[in-house]
Amino acid sequence: MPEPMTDGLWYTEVLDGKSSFGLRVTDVLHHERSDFQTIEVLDTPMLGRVLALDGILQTSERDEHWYHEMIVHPALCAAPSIERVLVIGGGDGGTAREVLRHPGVKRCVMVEIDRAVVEACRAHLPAIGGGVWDDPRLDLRFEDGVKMVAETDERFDVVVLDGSDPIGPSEGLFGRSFYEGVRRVVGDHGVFALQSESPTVYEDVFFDIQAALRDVFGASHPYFGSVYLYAAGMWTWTFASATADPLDVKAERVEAIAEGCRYYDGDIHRAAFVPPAFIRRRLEG
Ligand code: SPD
Repeated sequence: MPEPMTDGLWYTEVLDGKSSFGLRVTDVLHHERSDFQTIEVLDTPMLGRVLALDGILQTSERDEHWYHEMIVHPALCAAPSIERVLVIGGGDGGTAREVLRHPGVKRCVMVEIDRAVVEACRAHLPAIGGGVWDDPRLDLRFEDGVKMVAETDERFDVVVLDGSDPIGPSEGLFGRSFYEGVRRVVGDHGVFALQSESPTVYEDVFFDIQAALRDVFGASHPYFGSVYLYAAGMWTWTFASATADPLDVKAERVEAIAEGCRYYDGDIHRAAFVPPAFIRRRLEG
């Protein structure tokens, strides 16, 4: 067991004003103030290169699969149809990459508000997007996802919201009016998948998301896992749909993506939807 080392440069994310998470940093590869936020790419011995936006850690080379596979595959393996997918946010490209691993996806529209995030990730975190930027099925647009969802006439089988925490440019992506727009574009049979925060560090945010989704869709199905970078022990995503069943797993879709997955498989899919008792009780109550 090596001695704990506290000298050198450390990056500290303050989680909630009561706790923080730190990573030793060996290089600052990118630091920029874009029109929307501060964008940083750092090299770390623990997790490889990491992206931070406005001081909040977003993704890392080493554990991004845990998050990106889980935000995408439960929805894409259980939705009734997956031909047309909309990704909102996800400027590092990891979410669109996982979406486009499904052969049944004919078109993936990705709406990212901040072009500078995509440029920084393409330059410094190219493995996360991989070949996604050149995939002819990707339609990448730089615009406000809240406005796009409110105004579009397009319809989608699945909408995936890969936003940051509910501060700064992501704030409008949390809440009833945005969810009503998503409900309109996915219709009765489509599926909405989103990251829904830590149920311990951001407990109120997690339960507010569930309440708003239940109002708008009539049901919400949170699912659970962990992401090292988010440092709170437990992370959540949520599957919302007016009619689709998250446990109606299509085996052929799981099979089609299985080999490239490091975290997700059919067993993880089913297990992830089992809520810890303290969450089940509060959701039922
Ligand atoms: N607390 C940070 C949550 C970040 C969720 N989105 C990450 C984007 C990865 N594509």
